[in-house]
Amino acid sequence: MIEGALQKRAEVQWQPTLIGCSERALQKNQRAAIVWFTGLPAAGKSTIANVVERKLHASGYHTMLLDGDNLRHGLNRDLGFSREDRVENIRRAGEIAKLMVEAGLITLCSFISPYHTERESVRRLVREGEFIEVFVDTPVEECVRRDPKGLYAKARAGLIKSFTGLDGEYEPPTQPEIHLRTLTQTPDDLADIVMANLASLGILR
Ligand code: ADX
Repeated sequence: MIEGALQKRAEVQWQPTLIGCSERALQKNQRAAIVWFTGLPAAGKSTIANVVERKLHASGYHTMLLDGDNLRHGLNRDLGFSREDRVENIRRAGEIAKLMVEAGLITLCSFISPYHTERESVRRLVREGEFIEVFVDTPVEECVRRDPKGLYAKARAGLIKSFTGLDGEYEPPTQPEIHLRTLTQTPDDLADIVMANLASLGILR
């Protein structure tokens, strides 16, 4: 961080707000949380997150969905796929997710988020029990077979460097709150597993 920014941070004090996260969530008759989907490209993160959001929405919950691909069109358009840029990508996504939680929303996040340390940093941004890590566990061979955007093929042809799952690393979660194995179940069934887990974790009514 540049010196000027450090200096400014010392001069900026936290401004308390009269209404907090729990009041905002209470008005919506729900508990706010970050539901963080991590996994390889084409593992099914965004597909499952979308089905979960539709189910939550249909049950009257107030939600938001943050997707890595979409954030990279706007807020994160200046970032690439080096380690440094992926760390910054997740830092910004985590801060946005935290703001969404403060707004009282159940916030679904779909990011490869390949590094354990960065995922744990997001966990620490919110209160105990408010970060639910969902490991979308799909073997790389299956992701290569699915390849809906043709990116594994491009990466194999040498057109994309540091592609997660091939020449880019991915650190699987060691103790995810929810572990989804996608080979044998449909996205709808997997979304139901997420819903059931969110209920037993006390997020859902
Ligand atoms: S992360 O690694 O920084 O968490 P993020 O989830 O935001 O990644 O974005 C991943 C998306 O970027 C993929 O779905 C894919 O469409 C695209 N992408 C482009 N280049 C790469 C790459 N080298 N590795 C992984 N994904 C890539």
